Amino acid sequence: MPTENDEISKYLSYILRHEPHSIGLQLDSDGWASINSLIALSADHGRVIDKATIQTVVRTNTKKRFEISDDGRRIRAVQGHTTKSVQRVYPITMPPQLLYHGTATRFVASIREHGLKAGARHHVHLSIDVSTAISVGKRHGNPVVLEIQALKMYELGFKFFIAENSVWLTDSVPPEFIKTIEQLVHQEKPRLPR
Ligand code: HQG
Repeated sequence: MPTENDEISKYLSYILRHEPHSIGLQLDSDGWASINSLIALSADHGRVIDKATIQTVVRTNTKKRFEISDDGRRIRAVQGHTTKSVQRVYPITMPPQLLYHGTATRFVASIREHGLKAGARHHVHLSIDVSTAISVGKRHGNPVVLEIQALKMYELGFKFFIAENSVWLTDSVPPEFIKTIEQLVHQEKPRLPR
């Protein structure tokens, strides 16, 4: 059952990733917002949250979605933005040979044709392990895991980034670097569970 802190985490995701303007909050291009402004503007819009609760949510969030600045005054979501006011610049990082993307079976035909697109978010999100990809895919329906030839892409000039919470990001993935679970289970040594 979702806890009160889960609910606050959802609210913070909504404001800090997607709709800061819904409460009139300013984010800078790195995604930072003043915590005092967040608290005041939230209260103006009927949601009372105190600083200690925000700190607890940031500290205990299992996906480490948020970060508080060293001086304790600002907060941001580390990845997952759709708002145009944020344009985070992540350092380019060499990825491991393979990364994984979890999606729903109904998207696979389109992904095979067009590759992975960032859609509303600023990046395609990838994980280092299959189990994370499965849980990401489940959010959309019947999950399927895609295996991405990340290092090969990087060697060909595609850029990869890693957010502070270890989520891997890239701009897009063309179809030729993607294998689906069906292709994998037909190989001699499948890497993924059936
Ligand atoms: C799909 C969560 C059709 C893509 C997770 C995905 C993640 C296509 C959906 C983070 C496509 C977008 C991001 C194409 C991509 N045709 N469908 N060409 N290209 N798609 O939610 O990766 O809990 O924007 O496969 O853990 O599911 O929010 O992206 O299914 O890290 O912190 O379009 O969100 O983190 O969905 O999830 P999303 P995502 P949080």
